[in-house]
Amino acid sequence: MAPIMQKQPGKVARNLLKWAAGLALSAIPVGSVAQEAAAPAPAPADATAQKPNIVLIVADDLGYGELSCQGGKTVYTPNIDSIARNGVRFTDGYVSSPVCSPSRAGIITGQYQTRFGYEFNSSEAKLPLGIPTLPRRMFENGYAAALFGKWHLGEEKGYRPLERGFDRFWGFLRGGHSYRGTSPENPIIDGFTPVEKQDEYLTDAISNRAANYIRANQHRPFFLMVSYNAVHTPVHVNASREARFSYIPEPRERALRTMLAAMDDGVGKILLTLRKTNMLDRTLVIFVSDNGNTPASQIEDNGGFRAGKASLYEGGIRVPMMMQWPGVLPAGVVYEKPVISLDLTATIIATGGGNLKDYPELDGVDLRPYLTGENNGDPHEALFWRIGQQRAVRKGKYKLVQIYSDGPTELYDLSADPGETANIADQHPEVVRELEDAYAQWNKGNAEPLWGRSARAKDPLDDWEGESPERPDPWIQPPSQ
Ligand SMILES: [Ca+2]
Repeated sequence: MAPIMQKQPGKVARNLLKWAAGLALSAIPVGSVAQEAAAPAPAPADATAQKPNIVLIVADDLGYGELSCQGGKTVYTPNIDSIARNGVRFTDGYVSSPVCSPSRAGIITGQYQTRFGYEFNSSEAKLPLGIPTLPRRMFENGYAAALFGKWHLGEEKGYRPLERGFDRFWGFLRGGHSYRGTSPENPIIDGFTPVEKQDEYLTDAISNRAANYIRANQHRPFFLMVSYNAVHTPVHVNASREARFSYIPEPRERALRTMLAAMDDGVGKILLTLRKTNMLDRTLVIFVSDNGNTPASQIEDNGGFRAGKASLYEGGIRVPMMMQWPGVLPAGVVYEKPVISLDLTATIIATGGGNLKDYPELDGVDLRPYLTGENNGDPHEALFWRIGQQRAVRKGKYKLVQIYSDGPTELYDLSADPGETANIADQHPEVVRELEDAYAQWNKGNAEPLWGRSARAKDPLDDWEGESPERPDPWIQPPSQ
């Protein structure tokens, strides 16, 4: 399937050239500069100021079809939508796992997390020491690196954000958190220290800290990761914002809509802060969800995809993904070739001046050449997933998926059947064989799980980190205030 690539407007092309010329200028050898005796060498502060900033916004359990730019009809999300309008929206953007913690391990390392045994959500889960992290790479390339919100990659000493590459952290270490307050069991942490009080609605607190950070760090390049727990359970709302939706009679729908609106408001605040500080055109802004939605966090269906969180059907791993960088990336483009969250990591490192040849462990690619039209090829020959018994391969329009080790191997043509309704494995044994071979080759590079069930669980929903759809509705009635 051909990507719908709009030709980049002339202004974008010119700005891209200007940007490239700026990079080339900064690479002029000292000898060349010395010949122009009247022009003093730029001070180091000026050189670093030219590096673009990166803001990576990660939503939690936000399904493919919830945002209005993704086809959602119930909620209007103008601020998140604006990233797509001013940049690139990926129709076939995947995460490397259908559950939180392994998906985040993929994003923070740029590697298929199964390569180092990070296969399951677990209270034991922690990013193995020695695995390079994205914030560490950014630090090495001259960046400040801040995380606000959810970490979920280890809470023991030695595994916390400030010990894994970030130099600023405010948020929580576990997989979930109440939207109000803090507690000794699962505290909000500032750096290493639990805060005593946390009165602000958590989504707003994360957004406000991100905006403050942007304002305070205009003088240096930064990598800012804004890691919302919205729209993960518990379903807690901010009462004043909920009043905006008082016309919705059904309380659950009203509450979920309010939670998503809170995140959209926060993204708006971040974008407005970048605009007010004149940094929009030197900032790459990325938005992605860590996995598909759950019945508990779902307003719309999952974009019409099958299943949701915890499943390797499309509903679990195909997520909203978009990025903007005015003047560098084209605007209003929809990119349809399959990409994966690991590409975001590689793109961020390359944007920060890292040479990807120096980081052979990365499984992703720098997406920028694909988005500017410089490279019309496929970012990946194939994409792969493994979690417990489940495995999947996406190659071109075909997807092979197996949910149970003793169950059928299924093949779908996603171009004709994005909902994975008609298993065509019997009609295309040669495709099944090709994808099986590709998977077997890839799987050789995976490690045994470091925790969780090394024996494959019978029920894929055993990998569920919270409530399963078979259990009672985890909906929590919003309090009256
Ligand atoms: Ca999640």
